Amino acid sequence: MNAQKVLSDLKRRFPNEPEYHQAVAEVLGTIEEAYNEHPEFDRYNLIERLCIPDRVFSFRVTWVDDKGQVQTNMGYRIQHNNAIGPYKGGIRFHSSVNLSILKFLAFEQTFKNSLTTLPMGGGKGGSDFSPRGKSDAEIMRFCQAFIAELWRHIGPQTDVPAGDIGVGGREVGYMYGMYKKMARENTGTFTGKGLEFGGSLIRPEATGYGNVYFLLEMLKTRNIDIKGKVVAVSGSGNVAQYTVQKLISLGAKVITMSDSNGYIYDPDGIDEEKLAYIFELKNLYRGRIREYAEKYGCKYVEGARPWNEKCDIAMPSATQNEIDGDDARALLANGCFAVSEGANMPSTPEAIEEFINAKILYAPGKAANAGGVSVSGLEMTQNSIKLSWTKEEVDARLKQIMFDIHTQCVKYGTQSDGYVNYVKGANVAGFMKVAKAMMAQGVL
Ligand code: NDP
Ligand code: 2IT
Repeated sequence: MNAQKVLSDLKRRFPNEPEYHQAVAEVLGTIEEAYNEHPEFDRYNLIERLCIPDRVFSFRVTWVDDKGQVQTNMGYRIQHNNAIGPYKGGIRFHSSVNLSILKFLAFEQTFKNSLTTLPMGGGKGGSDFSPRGKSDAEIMRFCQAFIAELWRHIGPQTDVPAGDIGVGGREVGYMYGMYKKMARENTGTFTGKGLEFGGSLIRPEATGYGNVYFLLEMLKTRNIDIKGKVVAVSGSGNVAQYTVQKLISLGAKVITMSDSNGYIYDPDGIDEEKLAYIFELKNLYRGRIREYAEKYGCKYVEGARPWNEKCDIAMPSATQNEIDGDDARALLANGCFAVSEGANMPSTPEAIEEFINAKILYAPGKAANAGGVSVSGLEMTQNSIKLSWTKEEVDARLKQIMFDIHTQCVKYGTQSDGYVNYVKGANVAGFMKVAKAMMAQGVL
């Protein structure tokens, strides 16, 4: 394989998809060597079959708003690769959603799911519908209209969606309800469901907790204690909230959180009581993070990201490309020694280069945020055996999975000087499993 040529061919065939090109470029740049050790891969053109999704569904979603106006949005589902299990991955509702973003997410998901040690392929879906400012009834009607189109293409053994940006327990509940009505089956074709109807304990917590468990494994390699460390977190949604909760319980000091309007800086640290306010603000009233600063009298910076604040550890948990080269240089200049990604692809290629050149602990999202989809996999297992595990059992399994992912990254990413390149480790480990499964199943 010649990574540059594969990439330029993809860019020619699929123009105007920069996020998709970015995600593919990052993986190709790190797996080229491992790939070329297996000449049989090239004979079967494995790389194109792995980079181009198996199929893409796109459809119009039509719904009626509270004023009686008929609205249209676009809906998508990318079934990227099912070599190791059913397509699996979240659904994103956000005004920025387009094919490029969902293709990058489905591509990433394939490697992430491979790393989890569970049998799941990769997929992603979503819509350019923005839940912001919509009533509960509008959200429900939109979810039902979305599933009226999508339900034929998903199922417990074929494709199992879950949440992502703009899709949490409420939206999964509405989508799953409509799915059941259309498909007339009750076997759990969604994860992140409510606890009363097949959801798993610890699924809401899983991405944030898992990211902190991964961070602890990284810190252990340098004998660093998390206690007392200053952490900058971005986002204030599902992933950010549970990241902060776990960090507080371990004695770390979280000084920032953000939303798409700006960030708050709390020099005293966000404690349990303040975090309870954020849960209420974001999950119940669906307000803005600025209100935290008003309530607790701390700094709020409109239209900016938190990476200029001095911290030991950064945990980006909002969205893609939220740390650019300048942000990375600011973090490093302020002494940041670990970055563990809760979001998918939050660091630009330039930022990643800065982190790796500086040899800090840097965990890419596909390793560090894999806890969410891992507990989704455990939810599928519980649905299959028609049992529910305790939170202790699920949490213990989550910890073990994050430990195993870390071990795989160390195995495939340790350089001759001892530095662990987690990007390379995660990509090569994730890739090899999918590649071997594809080879064994023939040219499809
Ligand atoms: P939520 O919708 O719960 O929260 C998203 C947060 O990020 C909100 O604070 C939101 O602010 C902010 N945000 C969203 N888009 C932007 C943007 N364009 N610029 C700045 N801020 C933005 O989503 P999640 O917490 O579930 O997801 C966060 C990240 O984690 C995403 O990258 C997602 O793909 C990833 N992830 C999620 C998993 C999960 O299980 N949920 C699993 C693994 C990864 P606002 O309220 O203003 O929109
Ligand atoms: O990016 C992700 O891993 C998710 N949004 C979770 C996917 C899932 O199927 O739980």
